[in-house]
Amino acid sequence: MPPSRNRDQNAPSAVGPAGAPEGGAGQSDSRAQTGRFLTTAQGLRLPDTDHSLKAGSRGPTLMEDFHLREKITHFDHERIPERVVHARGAAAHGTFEAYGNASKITKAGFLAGKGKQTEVFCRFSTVLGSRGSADTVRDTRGFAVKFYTDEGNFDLVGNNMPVFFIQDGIKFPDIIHAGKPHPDREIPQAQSAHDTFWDFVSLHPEATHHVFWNMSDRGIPRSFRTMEGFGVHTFRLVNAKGQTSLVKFHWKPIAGVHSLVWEEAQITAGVDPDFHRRDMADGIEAGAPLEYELGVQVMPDDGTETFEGIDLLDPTKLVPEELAPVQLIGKLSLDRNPTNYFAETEQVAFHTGNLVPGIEVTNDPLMQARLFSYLDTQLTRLGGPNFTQLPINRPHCPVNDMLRDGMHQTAVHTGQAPYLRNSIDGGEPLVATADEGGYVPTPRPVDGAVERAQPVSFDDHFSQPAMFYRSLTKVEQVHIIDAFTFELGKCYEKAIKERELEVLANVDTDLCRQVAEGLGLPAPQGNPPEDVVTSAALSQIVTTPGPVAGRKVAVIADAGSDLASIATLTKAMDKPGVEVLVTAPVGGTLKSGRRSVVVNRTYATARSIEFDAAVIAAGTTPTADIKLVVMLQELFRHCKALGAWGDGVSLLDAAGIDRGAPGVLVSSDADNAFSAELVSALGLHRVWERADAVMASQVPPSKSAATKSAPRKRGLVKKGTRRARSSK
Ligand code: HDE
Repeated sequence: MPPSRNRDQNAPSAVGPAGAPEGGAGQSDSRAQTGRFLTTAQGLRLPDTDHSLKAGSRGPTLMEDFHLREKITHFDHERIPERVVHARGAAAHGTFEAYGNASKITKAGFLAGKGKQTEVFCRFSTVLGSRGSADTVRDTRGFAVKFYTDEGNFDLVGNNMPVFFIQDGIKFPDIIHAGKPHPDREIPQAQSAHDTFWDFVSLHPEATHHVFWNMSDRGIPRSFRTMEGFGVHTFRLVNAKGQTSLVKFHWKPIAGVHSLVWEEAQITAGVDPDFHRRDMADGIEAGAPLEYELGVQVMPDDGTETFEGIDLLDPTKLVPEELAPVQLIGKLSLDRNPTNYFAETEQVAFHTGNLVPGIEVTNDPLMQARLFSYLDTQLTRLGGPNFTQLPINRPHCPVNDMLRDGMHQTAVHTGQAPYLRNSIDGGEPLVATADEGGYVPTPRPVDGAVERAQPVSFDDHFSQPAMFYRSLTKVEQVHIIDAFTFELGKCYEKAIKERELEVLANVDTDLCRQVAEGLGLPAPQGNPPEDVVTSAALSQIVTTPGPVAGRKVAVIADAGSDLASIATLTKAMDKPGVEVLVTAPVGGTLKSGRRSVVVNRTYATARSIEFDAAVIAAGTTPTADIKLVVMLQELFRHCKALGAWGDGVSLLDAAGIDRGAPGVLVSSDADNAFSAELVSALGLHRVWERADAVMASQVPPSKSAATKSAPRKRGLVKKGTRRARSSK
């Protein structure tokens, strides 16, 4: 116990920031505002907040108006510096439950105890954009989890990609300066498709692997709930016996890994820049938590810090799951939205140095630089050294830290002797041995000349991008080629494009040729790796339907539609958790006899990007309303399922959608078979069989184009059958 106060001492009364007694009866949260009347920050009730105090109604404002001055002054200081990277983010509270099997490799209580539950706060982010930028830009996503464990906070500050652009943290300011908008005009916002980014990465071949992930579908995730997460670096885990192993952390989404298509991502950035955060908040509110399993790849700590020829200290390399399978050790469920964006999501402070006994760092030079950066950045961002006292950052275990004073100190420390060793405060606080829960790092021998150098094992920059590229399905490969062609096509400097083509030539000749063709430049000769072993786990396309909870289907209807069938379909969709959104020419309620259906969206308010599929109800009046036509054509082009029952098919015809194309479900009734087919199509995420046809120049593709190049079949993916993840 910390020393009690001397008898002559009295601390301020224990009240929250809004005057409520801490822990007072009937007070749900002493941090919330209290009382029903508007007050000043001092608690003075105010009679008027619309008129400043003036000398006469037409006269000048008086200095003595303390309310005006307090209100404006506080407003002037409402903003804090946004994060220098990962400024745009959204977060949720949740719980992590350990399976208990990790006790073999770590003594960390929150991982080792079977069924042990730990509160968490998880913030997702983009890297490059400012706080107000769009969610669906092509970028890496942050996946940062703060575990409030009994042994102190542990932060797993990861990304949705397993590798990073650079091998040494000293280059981080360079890659970020190159990716951020150009310093003269401050454009483009939240994008990598510009000269400085490609200038940097083409001059740093080590960036190639991460660039491939960014250009792949992983760069434009469908939602936070369909992203994988990675700790990126190798960690050293220690069990209760003191045995160590080298580990890479993975988050596996229960909902499967899915992405947007590029045109959809671009439209979404304009139509709904808040797409991802809205999806997460709405889902949680609707009772559909975001769920992930935590997994570890475990490699022996045999002194080499390498595994199967892969340098585990090199953050541009991943360990294929086929070589070290991901063992699942717990489940994360994000099920509570923050109450206040600023207090929680903006003020949360992650730090890679927030570790607990059983989890240690390694010599990865990227990780080492991060260990400095995160604490440092909070001093500017959160205005001083006491940010750990902010409600969202407070540990959920006893803290007796001896860190005194400083800006915004809200604790009232007791005792006379803020130093150790002391004899005045009874020698407390005590330091803890390892047995008492003290963080005692495993001794690591260090031996080497002081030099600015890196090991030669960091030099192979092309084998793994080649492995990644060749492990993907044709559809995914085409997306990468398109992304390179788009991004480099946006560069002005020919020399930069040519230099990046030289990099690509060292990864894959065919890819390089196709990108060069798109840029109208000659394809250089390279030396791509041969005999690359592929890893099926790197592809995200599934061939058997996965979970569909949280998916959205538009039902196109109007006053004349078959309302009974809409009700039946809605019920059938509700079971697997699919939301039906009735979309009609105007808002209100559709009525027929005693039946009525509420309209959720209108042709004017809906846009295709919100829906995973659309079906047209029988009886709906055929229309060539351009808004509906555009919506149906976009859904078709983005390879989403479309359908109609009864004479609803005539609206498909009106939009030029080929009834016989893959993923166009046509039925006489909205019966069980129809809804089952729809659920199955949603579970496959996209109708990739349509991909070739919709990339053709005719939009929408003619019947012959769509059916000829894309026969109606499932099982597009040849390299091993992959099943979408399903709930435990
Ligand atoms: Fe970060 N990074 N980073 N980073 N990072 C920050 O910390 C930094 C790196 C990541 O939701 C900053 O509080 C350096 C890798 C996430 O609040 C800053 C280096 C990975 C977030 C910082 C890296 C990440 C950050 C900015 C190279 C994936 C958002 C504000 C040595 C494994 C956390 C802040 C949130 C945020 C520095 C590299 C992930 C400046 C110097 C690799 C998810 O401290």
